[in-house]
Amino acid sequence: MVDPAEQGGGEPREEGNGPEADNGAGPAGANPLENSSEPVAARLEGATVLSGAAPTIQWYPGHIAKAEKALTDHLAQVDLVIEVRDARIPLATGHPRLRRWIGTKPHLLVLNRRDMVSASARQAWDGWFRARGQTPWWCDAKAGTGVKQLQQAAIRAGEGLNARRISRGMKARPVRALMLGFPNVGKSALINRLVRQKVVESARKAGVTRSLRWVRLGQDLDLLDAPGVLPPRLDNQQAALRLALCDDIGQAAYDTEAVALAFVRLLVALEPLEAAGVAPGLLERRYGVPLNPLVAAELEERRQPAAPGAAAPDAEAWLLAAASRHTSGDGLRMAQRLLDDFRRSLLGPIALELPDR
Ligand SMILES: Nc1nc2c(ncn2[C@@H]2O[C@H](COP(=O)(O)OP(=O)(O)OP(=O)(O)O)[C@@H](O)[C@H]2O)c(=O)[nH]1
Ligand SMILES: [Mg+2]
Repeated sequence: MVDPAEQGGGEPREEGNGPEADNGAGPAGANPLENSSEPVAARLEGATVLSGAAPTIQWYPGHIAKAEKALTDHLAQVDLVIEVRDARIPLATGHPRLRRWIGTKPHLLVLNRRDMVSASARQAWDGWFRARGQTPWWCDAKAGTGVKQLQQAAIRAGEGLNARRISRGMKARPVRALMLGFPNVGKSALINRLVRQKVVESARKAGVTRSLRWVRLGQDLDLLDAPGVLPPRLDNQQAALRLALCDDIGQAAYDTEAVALAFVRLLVALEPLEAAGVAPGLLERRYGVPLNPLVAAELEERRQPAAPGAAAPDAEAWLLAAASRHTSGDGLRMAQRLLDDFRRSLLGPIALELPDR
């Protein structure tokens, strides 16, 4: 792993890449989580459990298993690993095998989709990662924000390599960087932005890139686009739910209605956390259908844990009512619409994970 000082972590941050660079950032030094009186993890834990009846979310299709094998075969040729995570779920998109793959190679951490979370969420996560010795590179691969800084950081991280080659009488060569991360986090979009043209396929679903592909960026950098990788087993179902919400796992792996219901509950649990970016009464305002609390007897019957400190919402009743208003009573279509609206940022920037203070 690269020492943060080597990445420029100890120097003033480059313009446009810091979490505070955006308009609308809170006052410097303000705690973005100050509206919350409970630990974030505890608040979200109860709220995000899929109901007892929902099937477990698992996804490890053949192409990912193959990709992982190809990836490990290519690792020896790579000088640098650029790990890409989704800024909405920086923990759920952390791969348990990453350390093993990286070994002693330099490593840059990209938090992509920076436009999809609030400035306060970026500030909270930025502090969290820096406190752990990692400098996050905040990017929006769609608009290109932060991409230039990432390119410079990658070239800097490879300078040592060329210095060693030259001292041994060899010629300098481009730094070889591997884009590594979960499906749909924006690896290919980042490559297209870096080279300023559409050289690799990038689309709004998991599993678009199917094979490894080298792309040259000027004289200095060779980028290896790779298919998204996932752990073979999703042991943490809270994280699996967030992956499903962010379209990082294939739709066949989960029950769309169950995931949409869990999303409704998660929004209610996130709403009091200012940094999460969930506007008060968001669902009622957008869909014209009020979200009422579950009465205690129903809670018991549905074996659904309540969000601590908040009345559990009657997500089922809301989905039914929203379906009758918007999708001719079709609950599945309404569930799909809600998830699509979130994925297209139509509900505003929403951070599904926040660090504990
Ligand atoms: N709003 C926003 N959209 C992004 C960003 N980065 C990528 N996208 C979009 O997200 C979708 C997925 O991007 P890809 O580049 O295909 O993701 P990937 O990581 O290569 O996915 P796989 O090849 O499936 O592993 C595309 O529609 C991109 O335009 C971003 O920073 N912000
Ligand atoms: Mg891709």
